[in-house]
Amino acid sequence: MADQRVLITGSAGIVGTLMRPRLAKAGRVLRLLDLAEQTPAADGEAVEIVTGSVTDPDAMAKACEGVDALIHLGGHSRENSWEATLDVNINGTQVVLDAAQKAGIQRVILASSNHSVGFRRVDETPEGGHPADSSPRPDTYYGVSKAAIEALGSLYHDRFGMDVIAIRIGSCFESPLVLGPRGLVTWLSPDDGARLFEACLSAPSPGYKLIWGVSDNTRRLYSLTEAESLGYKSLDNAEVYAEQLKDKPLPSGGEWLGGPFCTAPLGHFN
Ligand code: 15L
Repeated sequence: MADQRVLITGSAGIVGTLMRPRLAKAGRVLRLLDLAEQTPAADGEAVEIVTGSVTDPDAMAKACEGVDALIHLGGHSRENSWEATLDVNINGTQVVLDAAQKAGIQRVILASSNHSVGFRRVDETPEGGHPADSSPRPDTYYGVSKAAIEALGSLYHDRFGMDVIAIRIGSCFESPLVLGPRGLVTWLSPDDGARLFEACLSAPSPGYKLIWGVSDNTRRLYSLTEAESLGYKSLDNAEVYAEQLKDKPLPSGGEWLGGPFCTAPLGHFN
């Protein structure tokens, strides 16, 4: 049987770098696309390095050739100017989805973010956590772009029958220590991140799904029900870092899911 080829855009970013070794497996080739320089393939590592932009239709068409599934992480991962956010995150995602559809890629996984619903209130958290499939309440231009990415995914599913899963990622970092106390709520451990992407890659006919990407943290405010329905099982909990974070200051914006993004100036890189 031919190898499964998975294209990852934005593979040189934080999440992409964490996923590269974790999503490697026998029978799979990872095609890694980024504008930034990437570590060349190690001996025996089944990766194809591609340099290109998600906003370049020709580069994306070529990158999508022979691909079975696509994980779209590319784009600005924080607040930026409206123009840059519009171009790279919103226009870029349309270019990616269009190239995927034309290449016949049936399964696409989109990196959305907690910031698409950053202005939902912490004190209005329902039992079990905020549901994944809730309408946008973005906290930044970045959050608006993530809501648009979700909408584009929904459109490409309904128009073309592609399976599209948009993940509202909490905070995917090596450990929550870099995030401060908010990380005890929002952390998606890298190993859980890989478990989640594997579930998204293998769930039979998911259609369009909006899910949360978070570990089973004691303090989590997001529902895991939707991700678990695809086969995800979190094995990590940020609480093991609580002692190390107990004296760290709480960030601003603690009354909202988006935390400090809710109080940062709009349109300024932070
Ligand atoms: C995000 O969406 C960002 O991409 C990431 O860098 C973190 O800031 C994360 O949200 C967060 O809320 O911690």
